[in-house]
Amino acid sequence: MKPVILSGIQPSGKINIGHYLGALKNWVLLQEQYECLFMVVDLHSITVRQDPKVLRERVLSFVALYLACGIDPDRSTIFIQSSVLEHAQLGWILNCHTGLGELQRMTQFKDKSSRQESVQAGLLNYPTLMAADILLYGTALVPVGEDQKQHLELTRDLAIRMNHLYGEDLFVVPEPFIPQVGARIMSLQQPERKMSKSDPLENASLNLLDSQSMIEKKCKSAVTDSGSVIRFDPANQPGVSNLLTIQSAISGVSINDLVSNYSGKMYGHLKVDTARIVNELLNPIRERYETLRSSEDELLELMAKHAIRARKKAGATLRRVQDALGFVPV
Ligand code: AQP
Repeated sequence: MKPVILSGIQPSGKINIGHYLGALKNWVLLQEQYECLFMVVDLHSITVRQDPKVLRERVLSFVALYLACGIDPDRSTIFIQSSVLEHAQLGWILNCHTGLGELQRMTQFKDKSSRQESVQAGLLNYPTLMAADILLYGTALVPVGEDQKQHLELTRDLAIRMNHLYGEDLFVVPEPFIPQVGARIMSLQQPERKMSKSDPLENASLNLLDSQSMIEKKCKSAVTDSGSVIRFDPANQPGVSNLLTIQSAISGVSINDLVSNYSGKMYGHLKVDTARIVNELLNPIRERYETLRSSEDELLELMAKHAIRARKKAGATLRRVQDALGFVPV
């Protein structure tokens, strides 16, 4: 049996090149060695108010994009989080085993809640739902970025706590998984911040479904600096360094080689080349996406099939937990 890996992206905005290079590209490779489950985490996305029509469209578009990027439905399970009710049920049980202080200490909660006028309880409880996502599938490995490390630590604490209380083999205690290849892509407009779905600045993100001309326009308007030498120096030249990172992550050419090739060239060259390389990557993805997204019935049928597959596993775990807690099975 292959170890289980689980990951997901929140449909809280458009998927950008950062999500591709930091997550999706790795997911495609992981399918070779692991049993993979990839979710569209819609329950998590509603910790911030979402427009229902936009959310529905986004969820379907995410599924089509996962497939277009190379997630293979014959090898991996792709599902919409809300279609597997066990997530919310186990989330509740875990909430009842988590201290308020543990949740209030989470850096992401402190950070996000400090920026909102009214804070929903869901934002506080986000990490217990994430723990349920992971623990339902006997997940051994979770690909995590820096910002999710603390949440995974809480998941591990909860698994150990529950095993101690209710039986040692109740949950697999998951480990963090640091992908071999990975790149943190920064905003094109504020290159000291990461490229983010929820960034309101229009030209900040290169989205996977942007047209060729939009990619060109956004790269052209990328913030650089007043210098003229192309070198990799994220602290002092974050904009230029980000464009080099994007190119290197896509082409596989090392940053050092890129910098040598740009010797004597201007920032304009770097921007034009970056747009071309991004478009070469995105053209076939966009084409596959259009085909997949145009047959919604087939997409929904696939999602229903995969939800059944996920529910089978999740249901068995939840039943074990319910039995351990003394819930009466009827
Ligand atoms: N800029 C990025 N560079 C590299 N990797 C990135 N990821 C996100 N942004 C970048 C990786 O994508 C996966 C899914 O992310 P998520 O949906 O859980 O949310 P996030 O990390 O909070 O992404 P956003 O875009 O910043 O969302 P919002 O704006 O809604 O908060 C993760 O593996 C993440 O590391």
